[in-house]
Amino acid sequence: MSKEAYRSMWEGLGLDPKAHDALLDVLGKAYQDIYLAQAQRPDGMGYFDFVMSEVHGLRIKELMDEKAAGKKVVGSFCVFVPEEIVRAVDATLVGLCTGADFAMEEVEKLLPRNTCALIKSAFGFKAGQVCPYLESADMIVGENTCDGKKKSYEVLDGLVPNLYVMDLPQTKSPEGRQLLSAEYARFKKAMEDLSGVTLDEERLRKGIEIVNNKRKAIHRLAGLRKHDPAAISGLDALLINQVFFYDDPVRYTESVHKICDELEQRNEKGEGVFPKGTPRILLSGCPMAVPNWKLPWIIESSGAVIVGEESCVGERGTRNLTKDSGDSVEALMDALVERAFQIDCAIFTPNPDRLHHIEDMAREYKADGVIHYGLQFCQPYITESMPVEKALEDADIPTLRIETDYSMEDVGQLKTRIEAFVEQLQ
Ligand code: BJ8
Repeated sequence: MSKEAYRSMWEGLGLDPKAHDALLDVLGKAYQDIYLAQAQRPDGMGYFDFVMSEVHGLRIKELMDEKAAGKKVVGSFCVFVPEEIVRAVDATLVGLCTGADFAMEEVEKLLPRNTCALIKSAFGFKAGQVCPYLESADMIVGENTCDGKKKSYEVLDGLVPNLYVMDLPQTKSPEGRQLLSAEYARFKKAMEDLSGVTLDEERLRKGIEIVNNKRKAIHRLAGLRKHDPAAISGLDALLINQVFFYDDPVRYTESVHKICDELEQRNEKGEGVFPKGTPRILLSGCPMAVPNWKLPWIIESSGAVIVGEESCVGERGTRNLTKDSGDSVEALMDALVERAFQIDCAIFTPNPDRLHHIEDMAREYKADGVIHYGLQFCQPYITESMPVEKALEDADIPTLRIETDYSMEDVGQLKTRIEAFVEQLQ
């Protein structure tokens, strides 16, 4: 990506040129060292490399063109924000950058130091004026999930022009479902007001179809990762899951199917990126947004391969499809609620489904072990990591609990622990 070609667009969005250049340089270098240095990558990754090389360039230009044509851009931090509704009013939903530390000094003037890195990252990208997605969004949707997020939105409200906060249930009770249903109805109205488009059955059905197709493509990719030897690295599969939140959905779906065709052939021929018998890891826990690649990179450079992600940037976020059999807007809205209500985020109490899903995934993907990833100061996932470890060990599935953040300070220590864990699996 030539920076000069997009300079005026970035300035128009109010980005800080120096800080933004510095971010792109760090990102480019990390991508080179972590992604492009991998051996035997499928050719289909070329598309995703291109997307990443243009993640602040061409994709932003596309969004700006959509805006010039009167369409809206909506930013979100959580898989509970229903993309189907956003699509149905011809708007675009983008996931906001939460995967790297930036402008931490500024952030710690706004939020307590012991806030998780994911939340701090969102604030850092805003405080540093380096995220073109955040700056191009006509509306930013926050959600009352964990305490850290919900309190931080009170602060974010003073920093961005159009913050919308969605309330979310904390229990899987009939009352919780009712709350989600009412909040999705309120969100539908907010999207109609923002876009000037009235949502009807046909539009909503189309929105559901587009997003379901993305999920089906991801399901196909996940299925192909069950094979030994692994035809794709966990790092590359994670990247595909991360791009899910940024790219044009139809083009994305086609590109995932294209790489799946190639992986199918690799599986038929028994070709892998790692030798057959390489220890297989299921990663479980907090979501990993771009460019949070630290832990997968350590795992895969320690002699193991990641074969699945029990995460919102992974199977937790895409597990179920929305039923499109309803014959009215109300019935389709109900189907959206039904699907989302099954997401087993650790903010729910109690949350037994997640435990079962982790065990099921470990078996399905033939994982030799599970690495549970908790971000420091993330109460919901770190608290759940303990019963998860116990349940998995009771089921004879070796488990390693990791607590970390986005800094590189603990890389050496993590590598030592992970290498020892992988050795135990061999
Ligand atoms: S549905 S996982 S995307 S809330 S890491 S900010 S939980 S303290 S991200 Fe999430 Fe929606 Fe749930 Fe998924 Fe809080 Fe933990 Fe930080 Fe977290």
